[in-house]
Amino acid sequence: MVIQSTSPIIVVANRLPFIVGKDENGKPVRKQCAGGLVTAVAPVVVETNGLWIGWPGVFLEDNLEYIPESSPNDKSPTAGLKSEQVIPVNLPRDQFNAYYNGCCNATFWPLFHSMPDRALFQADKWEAYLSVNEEFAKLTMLAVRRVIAKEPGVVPLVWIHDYHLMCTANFIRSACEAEGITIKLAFFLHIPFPSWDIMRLFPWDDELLQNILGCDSIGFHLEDYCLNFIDCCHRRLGCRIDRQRMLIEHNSRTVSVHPLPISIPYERFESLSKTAEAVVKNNPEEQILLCVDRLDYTKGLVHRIKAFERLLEKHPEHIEKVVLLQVAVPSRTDVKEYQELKEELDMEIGKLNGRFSTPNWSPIRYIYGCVSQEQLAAFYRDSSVALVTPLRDGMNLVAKEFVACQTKEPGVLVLSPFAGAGTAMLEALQVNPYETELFSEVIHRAITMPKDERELRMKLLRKREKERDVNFWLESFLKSVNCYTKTSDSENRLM
Ligand code: ADQ
Repeated sequence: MVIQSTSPIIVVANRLPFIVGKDENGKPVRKQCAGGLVTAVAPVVVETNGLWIGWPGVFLEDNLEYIPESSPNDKSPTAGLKSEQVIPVNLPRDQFNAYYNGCCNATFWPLFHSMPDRALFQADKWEAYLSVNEEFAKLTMLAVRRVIAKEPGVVPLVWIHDYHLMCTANFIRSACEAEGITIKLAFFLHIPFPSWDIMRLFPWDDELLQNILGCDSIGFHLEDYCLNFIDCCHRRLGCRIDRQRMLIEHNSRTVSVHPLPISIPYERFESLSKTAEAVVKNNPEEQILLCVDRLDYTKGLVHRIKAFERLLEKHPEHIEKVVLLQVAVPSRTDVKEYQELKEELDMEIGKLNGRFSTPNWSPIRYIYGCVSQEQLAAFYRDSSVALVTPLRDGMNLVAKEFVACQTKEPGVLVLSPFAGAGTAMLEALQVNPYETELFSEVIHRAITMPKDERELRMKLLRKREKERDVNFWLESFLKSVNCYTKTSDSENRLM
């Protein structure tokens, strides 16, 4: 199903929907990096003849000037995206590092996840952030002009994504005003928006807020994040606000704010789970407790290992009966903090395995690397319990993917209330990951839950996620900016 938009969409995101790499002959090729955003949005960009602006995964010094076309057997969501619909932001390595590692990941990531002690505030990195955001804005203007030249009179919808690009809107707005161009400007944040108490720690908070307000429409996953943002604009900038209608007045304009909880391509995961070959082939008596995360300190991996250790201490009946399968995807591996986290996790897992292993069983199986979506679907399907227990998370798609893949024996979702997903997925077993003792009891309850209770909980979880999938998210966004038109599928259904 392809959702239609009345305006051509120009997506501005830190990354392109694929990475440009080289094949064995040194020729540039597209390498896929499927995520929710790409799956949902790339087809609409293709349909509306829109464009995608982002970092191609290589540096200016790499001299990979052109974007390759997709290969003929490409079945990814970006297959129809022609190279002329892609504008790479080519940056020198040093500048990219100062912006990406220095500011995005060292400042905004921890701060917005309410972990200010981990956040670094460095004027030179903030400057780099602003200049890279300006570069993205310049290339966005190139895209806007290209779209208008093709279809005079059209009003392009520029959709900026995430905490990497919070300061592009005003550059784009000024350029459009100078050239007499009309566009719609929207922004979506994929991580939480913190409370005023946290936001005010950022030394350049007023500049940041004013830049986000350069958009006409601003989306967050949850109502709580929307209210935090509105509150910050009121208290820091003195903006007039309407909390109920989620409107902010700024520079004689009205900016609207929308809760838009992101989701997953539910049907894709469900059908993968029906066909994917089993990956874990072992004792059918053994129950798998599955954990799938990017290796990040916000995801609470070490807290979870501690709770599992407590479970084995208190409930030795689970020894040789359950296995915790940790699938951790490497992330930001060039950052010292992430290297230290990996060392800590390796150590904790080693300690626990050393303590509890028997000649034929180890309590934790640990995969450090990327696995394919097919494999992931098989893991989700064949696990009894999923432990999704971040310390803080904007939404968390793993919880939703697990639910979509429960097509055999119904399993149990254990979910942290500090993940955005926890707000709606109320039939999951909720647990505070900081409360080790209680956490271990909740795992015990999940392992021993009777089938009828599992079935009922999973049925309700699946129903909601099926209805509110990623297409629902995209439709809600397009409605919020008045660009929604019926899909070709729904037109067919009406006939
Ligand atoms: P992330 O922090 O990356 O996203 P999440 O929402 O859980 O977190 O998405 C992770 C994705 O990576 C999932 O689709 C999962 O399938 C995949 N993945 C995880 N481990 C993998 C592995 N080992 N191999 C292959 N794939 C793996 C940010 C925010 C979230 C928000 C999303 C979307 O931090 O809160 O939900 O954006 O807005």
